[in-house]
Amino acid sequence: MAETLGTLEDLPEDYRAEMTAAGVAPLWPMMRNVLPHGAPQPVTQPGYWNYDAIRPLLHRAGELTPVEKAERRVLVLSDPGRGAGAMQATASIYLGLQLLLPGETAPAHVHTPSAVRIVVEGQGGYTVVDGEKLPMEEGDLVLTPGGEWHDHGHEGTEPVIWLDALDLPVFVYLEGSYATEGPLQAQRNRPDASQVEYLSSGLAPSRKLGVGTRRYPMMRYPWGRTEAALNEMAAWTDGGVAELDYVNPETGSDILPTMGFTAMRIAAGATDNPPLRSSSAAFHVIRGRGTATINGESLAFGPKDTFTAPVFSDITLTAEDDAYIVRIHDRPLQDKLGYYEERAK
Ligand code: 1HN
Repeated sequence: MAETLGTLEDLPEDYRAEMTAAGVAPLWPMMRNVLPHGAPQPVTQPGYWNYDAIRPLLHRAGELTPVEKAERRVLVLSDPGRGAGAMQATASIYLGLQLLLPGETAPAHVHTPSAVRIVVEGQGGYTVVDGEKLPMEEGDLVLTPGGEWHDHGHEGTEPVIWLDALDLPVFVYLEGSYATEGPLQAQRNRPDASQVEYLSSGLAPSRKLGVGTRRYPMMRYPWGRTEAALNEMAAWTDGGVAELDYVNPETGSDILPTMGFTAMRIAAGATDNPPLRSSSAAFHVIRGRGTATINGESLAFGPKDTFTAPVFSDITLTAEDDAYIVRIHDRPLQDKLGYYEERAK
């Protein structure tokens, strides 16, 4: 194994000029940039977004920009390693905070990237996915998988804010990101599948011969049920950390091809000290306070805050009071590419 590789400057000027003219370049001076030894060298830096600081900026956006002029009224959470305006929070995950005011609608569209909303505050908001009206209550996870029509509306009296998580960076990288616009959808007169077909974990609609299930059978994961399940898990789990993955109720697989979602409960005084993971992650605090230490830097988190960790981060999370957090990650994508990895600390 070569200790140091040759540089561009090692090569004669005329040869370099001829290579450039021919549209080629030597690999060896660039090799370590794309294949560092031992572990990736992420561009992504840990990020932290204090909800109390962003909330007034979102409300101001509501005054300054009507939804008709925004289509989606969002403030994007940019990875500090890439700088303000970066359309990504980690290599593969886009995050934004979206505001919808009472009476507003955000027009219907369909696009190639998938989105998940985590409702941060407000009542009366809803998303319509393929005709199914999904109420948005605090902490709910609402899916709009790629290829499914979706529009948002608001029947309440106070602003509604939610966190959008999309696999947009992956689609942009693939030059595969595009949308189609359409009219607001007719809404089916029936509650969403989480309240009918999949009301109870372990029960699914009876299968008819020759009739397949929908690819995305359940679009809404109500927070109340998630919290109840976490509390019950916690009562029977040592160490103070309970985790539940959000899964497709028909297949048990991750809810989306690229992004995974894990609900966490860290008991007051307990610490989550996971192995180093090859996945990148964003943590959205539903409730509770604590301290996150990511690659040696500590931050205090509170309700509704969001923070991120690049791939292979050394993460510890300590809760002051019982903390409920949703972890958004790209392990499903990495699994499919065959390289998801964990390393002991
Ligand atoms: C999108 O479709 C929504 O539907 C939100 O609410 C944020 C960011 C980039 C691309 C599409 C939405 C988005 C988005």
